[in-house]
Order: sequence, then C-alpha cells, then structure tokens
Amino acid sequence: MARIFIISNRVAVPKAGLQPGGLEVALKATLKKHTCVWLGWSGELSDTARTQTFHKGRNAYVVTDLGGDDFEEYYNGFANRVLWPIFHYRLDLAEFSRRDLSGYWRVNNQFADELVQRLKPDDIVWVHDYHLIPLAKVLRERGVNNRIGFFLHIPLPPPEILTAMPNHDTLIPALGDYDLVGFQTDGDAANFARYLARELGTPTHISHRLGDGERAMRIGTFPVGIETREFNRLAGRAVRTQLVGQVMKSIPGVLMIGVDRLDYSKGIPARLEAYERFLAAHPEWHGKITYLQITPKSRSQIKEYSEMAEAVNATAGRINGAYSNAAWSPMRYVNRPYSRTALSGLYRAAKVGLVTPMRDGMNLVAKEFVAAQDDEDPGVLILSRFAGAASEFGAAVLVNPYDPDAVGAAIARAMAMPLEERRRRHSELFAALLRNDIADWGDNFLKALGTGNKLRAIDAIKDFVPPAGIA
Ligand code: GDG
Repeated sequence: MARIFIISNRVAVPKAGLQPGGLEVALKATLKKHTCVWLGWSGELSDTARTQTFHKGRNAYVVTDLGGDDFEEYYNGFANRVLWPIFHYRLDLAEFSRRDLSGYWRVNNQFADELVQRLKPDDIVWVHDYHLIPLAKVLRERGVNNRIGFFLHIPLPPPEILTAMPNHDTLIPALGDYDLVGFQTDGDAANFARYLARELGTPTHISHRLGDGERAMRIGTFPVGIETREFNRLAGRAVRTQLVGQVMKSIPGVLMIGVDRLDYSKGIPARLEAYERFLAAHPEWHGKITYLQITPKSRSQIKEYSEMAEAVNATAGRINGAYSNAAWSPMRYVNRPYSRTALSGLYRAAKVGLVTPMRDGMNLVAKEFVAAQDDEDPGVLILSRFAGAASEFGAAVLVNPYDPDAVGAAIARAMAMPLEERRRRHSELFAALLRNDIADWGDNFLKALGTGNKLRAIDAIKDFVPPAGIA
C-alpha cells in the first residue's frame, strides 16, 4: 500500500512535548488512518545534520537537525520574517535579506535529500505550509515523479501584496511543480489564481510535460476542520475536572476566553483594547465578567514578538489597574500552555469565546470553542471576519478586529444574548463543523491528490498549469 510522506517544518514526534500548534491537531486523523512517514526538523541545532527515526505503530517520524545558520536564515529569517508577515498582509513587518532566502532554499534541499533516500515510486508526498513552498521543485530536480501535494495553512494575500515580496517571481511559480495546491478558503485560492493570471499570464486548462508523463497542477480549497464529536465529549468530561472547578469558583460572574499563540496575526493587543472599551461603556458588567486570555509564548527570538509580549503585558496590567477592586479583576493573562483537556473544559465553561485575529488561515480555536459547547446552554463565539473560519461560520458574531468599539459592542451583545438565539447560532455552527470534520479534510486532500477527482475547486482555475520554463 502506498505510504503517505508528510513533510513539514516541525514534526510532532509522539511524546516529545512539542509546542502546541495547529498542524499537529490537523494531521491527527490522517496519521491514525494511513501508514505515514512524517519528516521535518527535529527542533535541535547541530553541525552534523543528524537524522533520527522514531516509530509509533505503523508510522515513522524522521527528524533532522538544522545548523545554526539554517535556523537563523531559513526559520527565523525567510519563513518567519518574510513569508509569515507578508502572507498575513503585513508588508510593514517584512525584513527581506538575500542570505535568508538562500538559507531557505538550502534547507528545502536538505529536506529533499532526506526524502529521496526513503521514497518508493508509489508513495504519495504531502508537503505542509510556507516553510516548504519550493520542495516539489527541488524534488523534481532530483527526478522524483511521485504525486506531490502542497497545503498552505496560512492565508495567501492578493497579488498586489504578494508581488511586493522580493523574488516572488521565482518562489511562487515554484508551486507549479506540485500536482495539487490546497488552500483554506476560496478567497486564498482565488488570490493564487489572480497571481498566476496577472504575473504569468497563464490561461487555464493547459498542460506541460514533466518526466515521462503529463503533469498538471490543480488548485483546491480544503478548509481544515477538527475532531468535532471527540472534542465535544472531551469538553463534557473536562468541564467537571478540578482545574475548571477551581477557575470557576475563583471568579465572580461569567468567563470569557481567548486562546492564541503570542503572534501579531492573532490580534491580541487590539482585542485587549476592545475589552477596555467594553468595560468603559458597560459598567453594569463590572464584577460580573472575567476575561481569561491563554497565550503560550511563541517565536520569542524575533524582535516583534518580544515587543508585543511586553505591550500585551502592559495593557493587561493597565486594564486590571484601572478596573479591579478587592473582589474582582477584569482579566487574567496567562503565558503558560495548558493541556488539550484543560482547554476543552475551559472553553465549555466560558460564556463567550473571543477569537479576533487580524488575519488567520483558518483558526482552530474558533472551531474548538464551538465543538466544546453544551448544546443546551451554549456560549457565544465572537469571530473576526478575517479568520478563514469565518467563511464557514456565518452564524458566529462576526466582527472587524480593526474596530475596537465594534468588538466591544459585540462582547456586550454576546453577554446579553438570549438562550434561544445562542442555541440557534450554536446549532448552525455545530452543523458546519460536522459537514467538514478533520477526517474529511485529510481524506479529501489525499483523494484529490491520488485520484485527481473529488476536488472542491474553483472551476475556472482547477486545471491550471504554469507554462513550461517558469516552474
Ligand atoms: C496555523 C494557522 C490554521 C493553543 N494554545 C494551547 C494549545 N493551542 C492549540 C489550539 C489550537 C492550536 O493550538 C492553534 O491553532 P490555530 O489554528 O488557532 O493557529 P496556528 O497555530 O497559527 O495554526 C491557522 C492552522 O495552522 C491549521 O491549519 O488554522 O490559521 O495559522 O488547536 O487549541 N493547545 C494546548 N495548550 C495550549 O496552551 N494543548
């Protein structure tokens, strides 16, 4: 049987205590169902390019070390200082250097070398995310003819933004070497199609030859989901645990929750400002709401991240300083990570989930919050219209995170929302989750990659192939 090779920057080696992230959650069902080899960076730095293999069940986990320069140039540099901000529409934060770009290609070559040693002709290769955009190209250069798919977990901005990235004209067309390129939303897929049309003038439904067969790159939309029913059951049990009981006993009134990595895309400073506006405009809720923001640290070596950490600390302190009394503090800002079980219980105990990224590929926290609710007495999801999840979650209270007054008003609306409206919205949201469960996500992508059909694609662009010579 064909194996699935999953390639991503980080690999969730079982029990290795990797930092929580969306990818691990998203791939869980695929790893359960198929024989997989998951390959990527070990998270360690060494000069020897050491590679280790771990096994769990029928799956193998292959992790390779990076050198110090690789880490600086590929990871901290091009991936996180150029691609991450630009793909999240933040040209102002991008810091381009040619050295970082060459480190990025070098690590893609290193991963390709590891992969070709292990690949058999009928294996399927599934590459994840912005760290590895050119991987298919470097694999094709090594003669790999396997089916290779790519999924972008983060947004793809329109060509007006993408073209401001130096060297976009070599990097973005390299996606043409994949058989299938998947996005979270139709909007991202359309942005890619517009880029191809505008920059490469490429008509649809053309093909070019690669190796012995004919290869055509196709574009599809595959919104990432979660394990809805399992998460709901977990939350039902977790809400009765000691931790959740202690939290609820320690607060007067109701709980509002936010859970995000500390990242500027997640909109935490603007969210705190919105909460401040809410508190200023609604004294009737003082003493009756506690906002718990759980924010494990991430990428703290990068300047913008450490500056943001300080700014968020200062704002949380200011809010508590201005509004606390001896019996109540309006917010708790927590930097440590919690177990998945604890998170699920806290989501369920919360009356409001506040998920307001400035831009987000999907946002699994929004989905987890909905999945965790008690359908008899569900909490309300306030969701940024700029999260990919908004395209499936029309029944959430959708907000513009750039408008703190409007987000503040949405908090007031959620707090006062009648049970009947909460139930109606929740049942629509839960139905949307079930329509697109996580198992379907992996299956749909792999089916589309393996068989060439069942592709939920934008018709006009689904058989796009870049003209020979560019890819
Ligand atoms: C990228 C894209 C896309 C968070 N804190 C803790 C913890 N988490 C878990 C959440 C959730 C995951 O991490 C975060 O997922 P998101 O989707 O919200 O965000 P990213 O990490 O930025 O993920 C994103 C995703 O890829 C998948 O395609 O949705 O748009 O940016 O599952 O629960 N988990 C635990 N403790 C924590 O403290 N255990």
